[in-house]
Amino acid sequence: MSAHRVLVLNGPNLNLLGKRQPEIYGTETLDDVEAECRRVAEELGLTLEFRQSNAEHELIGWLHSARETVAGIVINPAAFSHTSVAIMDALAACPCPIIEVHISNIHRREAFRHHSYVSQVASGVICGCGTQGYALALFRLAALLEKATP
Ligand code: CA2
Repeated sequence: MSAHRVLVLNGPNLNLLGKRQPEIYGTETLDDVEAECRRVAEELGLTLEFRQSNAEHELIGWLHSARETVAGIVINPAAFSHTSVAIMDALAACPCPIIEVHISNIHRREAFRHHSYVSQVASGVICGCGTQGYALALFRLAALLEKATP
């Protein structure tokens, strides 16, 4: 396991970012988000793995691999936040810090978005900060990892 390796994981439909509903999610695409994450990660001395899937089993498979390989996880589980005990359990099996990100403020939206299973196992949650939330999450992870390294 590398002390500086971080996984940024994105759930279903986030591949459509910037292409629909800009009033909620903004105009940046997921490629733009990845580029910004890579820029920030380099500044922070982190090595980045950036992934997106629409399939729950694929996200879970990546989390299982991450258990042994990464020092921290940033996850936007998208709609699975509100439905998936399986993703919560996979995250609970990861020994590293986890920061949950939502681009929109889920608490200002429909009631079904107010609860996230993932928040139960996250070290921190960032929501409503737009796509900037990903960079904020990387800053937080870097601080947590620095504290943990003697
Ligand atoms: O605000 C967030 O980041 C969410 O995780 C986004 C999810 C939503 O289900 C969560 O409640 C909050 C939706 C991701 C889908 O993103 C789209 C982007 C553009 C067009 C259509 C969907």
